Amino acid sequence: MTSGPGRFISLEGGEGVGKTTQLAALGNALRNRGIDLLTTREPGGSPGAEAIRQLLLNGDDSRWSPRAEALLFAAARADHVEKTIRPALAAGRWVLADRFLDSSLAYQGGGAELGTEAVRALHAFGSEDFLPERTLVLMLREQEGIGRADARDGGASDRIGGRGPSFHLSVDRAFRQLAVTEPARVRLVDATGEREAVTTRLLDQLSDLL
Ligand code: T5A
Repeated sequence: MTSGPGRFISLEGGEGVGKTTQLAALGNALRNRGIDLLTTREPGGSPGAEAIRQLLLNGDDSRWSPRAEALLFAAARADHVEKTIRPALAAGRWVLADRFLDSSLAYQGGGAELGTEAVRALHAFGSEDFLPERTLVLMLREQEGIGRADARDGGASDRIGGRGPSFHLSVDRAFRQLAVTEPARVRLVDATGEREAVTTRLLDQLSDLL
């Protein structure tokens, strides 16, 4: 295993773009390079945050107001950072997360129209502005991602994934804007084509860190 500073990488994107698939594939590719890697996910990634995940993803869309929902995501993230991510990095491990702050910026800030400043303020309090070193956003035409998720789930979706096309279009726009605002950290990656080709594109975007 390599020793040295741990690195924190997040994988992002809209519904069904292949984050979970690529978390496993990219994780294997990094481990094959001798990297001691922890994979994790949001909402979740620690026992407390996994409990909050159940509150966030189950029930009617109206269960939480947009502000309450954003607070729950920020609370789950604070616990995930404190209990899982920071200890792994401190031990010199790399951490690869399926979603992190940028999902809140895109879904709650963009889709639910709270704005990115409000979401960043919650993150400043909850997680002391802790950010990934690199964020890779998988991009597909919206219907393609939802089509992949529907084929997998038979049309069933969670509280947030089940929102309408205009919500998901705003999420997509917000992810694109993040890559413009923070080009050094946030990279858009084409998620079309074969799984192996997508993994290669993701690795290319990490080449300066390897
Ligand atoms: N959320 C989350 C917020 O609103 N704010 C936040 O701050 C956070 C952290 C989480 C929900 O919470 C929201 C976003 C979400 O709505 P989730 O259950 O964690 O929900 O699920 P998602 O992250 O949305 O992920 P999905 O399960 O929808 O999809 P993935 O993980 O992107 O895609 P994956 O890998 O499961 O692939 C989907 C299907 O496509 C196939 C796979 O085999 C699978 O069947 N596939 C491909 N098919 C063809 N070609 C390829 N290259 C393929 N790659 C994968």
